[in-house]
Amino acid sequence: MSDFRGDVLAGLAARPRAIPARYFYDDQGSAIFEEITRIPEYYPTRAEQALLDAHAGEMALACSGCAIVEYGSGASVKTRTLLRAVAPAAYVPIDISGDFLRATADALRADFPDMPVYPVEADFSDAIALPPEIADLPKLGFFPGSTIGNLVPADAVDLLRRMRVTLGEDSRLLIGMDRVKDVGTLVRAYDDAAGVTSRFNLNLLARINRELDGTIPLGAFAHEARWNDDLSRIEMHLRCEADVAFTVAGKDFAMAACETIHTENSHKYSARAGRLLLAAGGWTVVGEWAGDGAFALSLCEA
Ligand code: AVI
Repeated sequence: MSDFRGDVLAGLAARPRAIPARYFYDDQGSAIFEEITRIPEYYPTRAEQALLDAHAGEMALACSGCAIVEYGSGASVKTRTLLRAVAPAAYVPIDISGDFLRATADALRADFPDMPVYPVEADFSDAIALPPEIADLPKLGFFPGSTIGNLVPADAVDLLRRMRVTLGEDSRLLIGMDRVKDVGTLVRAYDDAAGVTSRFNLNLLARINRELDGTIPLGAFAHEARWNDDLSRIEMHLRCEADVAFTVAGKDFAMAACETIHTENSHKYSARAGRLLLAAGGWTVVGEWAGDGAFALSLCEA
């Protein structure tokens, strides 16, 4: 289970300082993320939706009569395209935010009245118990959005292996991965001109102040997105622009100008590196759709 207080205090005390990216997604952070998916520089959402629009029929061929299990379903926007193409025997959205999940489940039940929807409120980094109603159905895991990229490779492999165990031996997985591309495009996607991603990053400090009785001076911090070529990832940091002292949950912290808090990794995979990651996680790629090469959807067999 997540421990916001413990993870924030440990992360601020660590060197380098780092706070897990999953804490971006309180109600306000989730709403800002929805805005990010619509900004002109953030291409992954549009690229993945275009792949689904063009190829969902082919993706569906291998999945007839299955239950779709979506990891981190959020607003399930892309899912609708897949649901229309596959017409699954059941849909199981998994999400950490219960209210959001129930609202999405109700909306989908209204739009797909013949499709049973069994929401599961859970953090997909924990072990997941699937609903007994889908026990005898073949499963298609759906993990869109390149969320796998937010995990360091060792954790990504652990998650892929857990998915294989949860979904079962005859299952399939449809997974979205952002591809390596020119650094300018990558950095702009995480440092947009309108400053939406900056607000998303800084909301983490605002959340700490709100929920952990913090006194962090938000004005002293600036959003930074940088490409780490050795590790093939965009990193988001919050850079301190002046020497500051603050408290969080009664504990004192001091940061010097130019120090940063590392808040997110977003790994980008070449086609080969993506297949290798999936293989390490126990999945064999049997279909791949990549359009102009900016983003890929891979269909894998357990
Ligand atoms: C959710 N995740 C895949 C996004 C990404 O691209 O890594 C989160 C994000 N962070 C900043 N912009 C988008």
